Amino acid sequence: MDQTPALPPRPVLLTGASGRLGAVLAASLAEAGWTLRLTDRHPFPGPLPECASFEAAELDDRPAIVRLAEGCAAILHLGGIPNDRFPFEAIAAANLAGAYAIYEAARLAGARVVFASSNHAFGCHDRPTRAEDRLDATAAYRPDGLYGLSKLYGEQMGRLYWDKHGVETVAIRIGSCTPAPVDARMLSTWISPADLARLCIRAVLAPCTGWSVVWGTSANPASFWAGDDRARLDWAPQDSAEPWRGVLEHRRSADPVAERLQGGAFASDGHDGRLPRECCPVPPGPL
Ligand code: 15L
Repeated sequence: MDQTPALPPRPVLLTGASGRLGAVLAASLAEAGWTLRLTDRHPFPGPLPECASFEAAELDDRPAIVRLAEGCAAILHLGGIPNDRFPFEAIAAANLAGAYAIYEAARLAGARVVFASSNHAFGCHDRPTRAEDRLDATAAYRPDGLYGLSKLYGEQMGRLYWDKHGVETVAIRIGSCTPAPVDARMLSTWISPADLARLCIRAVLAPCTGWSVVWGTSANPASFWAGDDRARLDWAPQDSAEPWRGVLEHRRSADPVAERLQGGAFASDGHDGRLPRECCPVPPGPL
């Protein structure tokens, strides 16, 4: 029999609560009866869900994040800069210093972190053409930009805090979370908002996670990824992008780099266009 409690024992802090995913997740968790502390640098869009409070804070304001996390069972960390359209300094403040603030807050509160990582920590991998080439949980990081790089930093901050301080992490390598898939790439990367909400719920409620990683996709037969720690969470996706195949399989860009690499447009942005990447020939003569 499943002994897992249906509610977290203490409030849950949700960062990035005013963002596209944060607001949807706040609504789903409130509907499940959770007590939430919401935070974001921007005001919450619309009325606050029941049993939720909101306080504006910058992610790199460590005292504020520590105070917000006090007494929480978990931190659902969705906050941060979500792409490379911002300067390095902004990404460093929100995503690097921000991750440090989150993990210090988690350590002090004895809270688990559910970290919204991203497929863009792996976006420079080629898209697999055979099932056996799909990436598993042990795949090497190959970020496709500074944003993707900041996500692997966050994952490894979690690794550090588990190894040194026993702070648990579930890193969710989110693919593309939109109401419905919109192009051929998303036949592989899409996760429905409902699957993501169920995954976050399991990530908070699972009795024991240690440092776990889960590919955040629905049950897409064309997924780029297979093999992760989802069994520890007792989670399996219920939705799939496959029903959209007929309308989406030809919806591709004319950009060969975006079509070759997993990260799509993120990976081709600023790319020099030379693929496959090859080493220089060894120059003749003595070194
Ligand atoms: C992400 O990590 C982005 O935040 C989101 O805007 C999407 O572009 C998504 O990845 C994706 O790869 O589709």
